[in-house]
Amino acid sequence: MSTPSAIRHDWTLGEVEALGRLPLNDLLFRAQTLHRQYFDPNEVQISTLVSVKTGGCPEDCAYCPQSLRYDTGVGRDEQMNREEVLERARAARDSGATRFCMGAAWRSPKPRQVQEFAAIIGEVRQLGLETCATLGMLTEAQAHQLKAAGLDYYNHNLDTSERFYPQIITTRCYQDRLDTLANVRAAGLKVCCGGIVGMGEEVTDRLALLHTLATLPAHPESVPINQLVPVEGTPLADAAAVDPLDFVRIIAIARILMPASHVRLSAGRTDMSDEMQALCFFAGANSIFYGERLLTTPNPAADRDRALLQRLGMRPAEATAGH
Ligand code: SAM
Ligand code: DTB
Ligand code: SF4
Repeated sequence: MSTPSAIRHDWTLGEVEALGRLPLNDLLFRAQTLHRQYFDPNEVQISTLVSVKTGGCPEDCAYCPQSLRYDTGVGRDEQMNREEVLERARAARDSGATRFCMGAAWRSPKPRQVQEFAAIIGEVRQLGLETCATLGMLTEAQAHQLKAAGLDYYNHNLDTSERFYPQIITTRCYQDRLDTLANVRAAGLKVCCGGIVGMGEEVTDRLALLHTLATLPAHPESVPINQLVPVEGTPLADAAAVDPLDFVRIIAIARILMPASHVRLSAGRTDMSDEMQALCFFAGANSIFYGERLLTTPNPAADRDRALLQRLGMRPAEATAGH
């Protein structure tokens, strides 16, 4: 095997835009070639999501069914108790997940909420699962507290480009997101950070998002690429569907820019054909959310995903927690 290509943090926006202009076959070939230098192309990392606190969020993210500003039918402030979280974690592990990602609909957690959450992390970790949390904005002290409790990853998405961001969220700014990412890094947590495609942004916004991610001081270890799940009641309920091949291109470019990161084919798989998902894996996606729910919206049923992986000759990656 040849020496893996160097990991770069100095991509220019011009270089990223040039990738965006490549013929699809050239782009896919380049992404797949690089993918094979860093990963087994037939392995997929499996994460399971659970919403530990659902709804009632004060933020105005235009895509989100959990904002209290939109009438989406999602309840307000539903909290999952410790036993239920652990039961979900056990079930996730038993069905092949290696990472358990716990989400809470907060702008940022209060000190007591971080404390309560920290108490659960160690127990999830003891089950042999990697732990991930997405709780909103964090201070560096809070990030350290979660790290000390055994948290492996923190998910905090930039969602889109800095230019388009104010059209999607007005209750915080891009710099707030970048600050949280820096706090999470400073605490020694692994970073999960990506975005959403299909919110009415231009292709250049998608490329600018990937450029921002790829020029962070360290690449996020996980890069979730979500396709918007349009939810009735949110301002983006009627957003135009994304061209599937444009979505595949974003996966391929993420793979090329951040070759050693896991690129997750995240929300939106329910609306994707097996063939489109196969193309996303070929483009370099190597992680999925598994289980019938994301946070509040549906995800493909476990048996559909098992059949898909079997059809593609792909297998779940082994657990690495504790190693
Ligand atoms: N409240 C925390 C925050 O926003 O940082 C954590 C939970 S929030 C639901 C996590 C991420 O889910 C968002 O940043 C967004 O990228 C994604 N998300 C939310 N609603 C979505 C939707 N309808 N379609 C696709 N992705 C969505
Ligand atoms: C991510 O990038 N996508 C996940 C996870 N990180 C937290 C969330 C998707 C949420 C989709 C809408 C919902 O189910 O509420
Ligand atoms: Fe709240 Fe997170 Fe939803 Fe935004 S994405 S409304 S911060 S739960």
